[in-house]
Amino acid sequence: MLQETLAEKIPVWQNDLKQVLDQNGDKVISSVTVSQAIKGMRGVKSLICDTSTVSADKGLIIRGHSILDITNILPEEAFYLLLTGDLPNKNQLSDLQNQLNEHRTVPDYVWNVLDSMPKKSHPMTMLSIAIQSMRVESIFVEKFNEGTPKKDYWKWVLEDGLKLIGVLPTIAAAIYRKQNQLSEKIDPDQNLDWGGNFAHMLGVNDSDDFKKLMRLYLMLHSDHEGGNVSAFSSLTVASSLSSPFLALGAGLNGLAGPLHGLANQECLKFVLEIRNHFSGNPSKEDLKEYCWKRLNNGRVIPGYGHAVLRCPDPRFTAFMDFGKNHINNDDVFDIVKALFDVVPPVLKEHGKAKNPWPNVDAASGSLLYYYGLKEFNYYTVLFSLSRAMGIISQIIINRALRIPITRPKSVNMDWLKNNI
Ligand code: CMX
Repeated sequence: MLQETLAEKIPVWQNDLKQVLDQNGDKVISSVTVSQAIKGMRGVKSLICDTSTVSADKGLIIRGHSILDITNILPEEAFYLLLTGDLPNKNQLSDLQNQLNEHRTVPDYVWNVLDSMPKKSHPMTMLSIAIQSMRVESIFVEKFNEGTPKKDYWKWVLEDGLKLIGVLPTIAAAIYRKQNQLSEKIDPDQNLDWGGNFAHMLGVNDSDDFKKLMRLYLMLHSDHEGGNVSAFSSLTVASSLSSPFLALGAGLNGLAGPLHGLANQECLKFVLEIRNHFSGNPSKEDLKEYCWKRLNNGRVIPGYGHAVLRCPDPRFTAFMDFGKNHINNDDVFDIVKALFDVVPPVLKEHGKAKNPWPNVDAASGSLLYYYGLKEFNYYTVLFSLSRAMGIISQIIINRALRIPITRPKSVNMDWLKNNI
């Protein structure tokens, strides 16, 4: 059903793209300063991405829906929305869930790969290696080797994408249990949705509220347009027609960096350090002094600032709302709330960060911690599960639109000195 829906929509998208290229192909949409070329291409418009947009003052908008308006949808509904542009109806949703369920089982060699890794491997390393080891499952690679025509690439990438999204929760939950020396893996529950089932397989907390939190978490992180490190890395690798398994692995390796997805682990670490330092919840004055000390030592305040946003991240707001509705008298969450009052004025006075407001990572860890998911070096794996949906959607769309291999031009320092 998803396949048929896309087969109807893709010719329309291809036609739109052709028209834009015919009519406006030569128009300039961005220019690049020397500073932008040196400093991470910030703000240079040089990619297209239809799954979502991020505006500086409103944050994430998925296919026209502001993220705060769709906090009630399931992660797999978000995937359908990202990929097709529409929310699924009941039948479309259950068809997608059935397709994902078909791929829940992990091949045995993946367990062998994970078992052979050093015990102190980071969970993100384990996840990335596990996924990449599954390249042998790639239908896209198989069809490509058989000479499938370009017009069909997207179909096989979609099949790989569904396999990946279907299998990820089982792998991710097993990594959690293995790393924490918990007993056997927990089998999937066929009656649960994608996010609820993942929460169940973690075996941390059996409450409905924890499942609710996990669905929210997995929905909120699903996409953030095309230029962030993880999406851009995956899209670049996929543009060489590398297998979706390797392309997603590349993006997740980028997500594992402390300025990107790993920031959520840094964030909770920061909050716990505060709690330990003050043996509880400090006063706002003490908190302010603590933040200044950290900044004066040349360290960032985790969970604050953003490359694009210039407002409190609405995903932060969604997590805060969840916390306020479900958590009372908890030191960790109380510190997170107090930081929201203290940090923005401090960062404004400090004068460096262009955005003094909290990003998505500022609150999420405290909620997971509350429900017993306390191993914060695991948090980026949750982010990965969710972001895989956006990345895979973008890869499928790029193949459907026949976006060619990525190849921007680099220049050397002499060129910069002598040609401007
Ligand atoms: N605390 C202290 N200093 C900060 C800061 C923060 N939270 N955020 C930005 N700054 C500093 C930068 O380090 C930079 O300093 P230098 O000029 O000395 O290098 C300066 O302010 C300007 O940075 P910017 O243009 O505002 O921000 P960038 O686009 O370069 O970086 C980000 C964005 C997210 C990496 C940065 O704000 C940061 O390091 N934040 C803390 C880590 C974090 O929360 N990351 C999660 C981001 C969410 C995600 O993408 O996953």
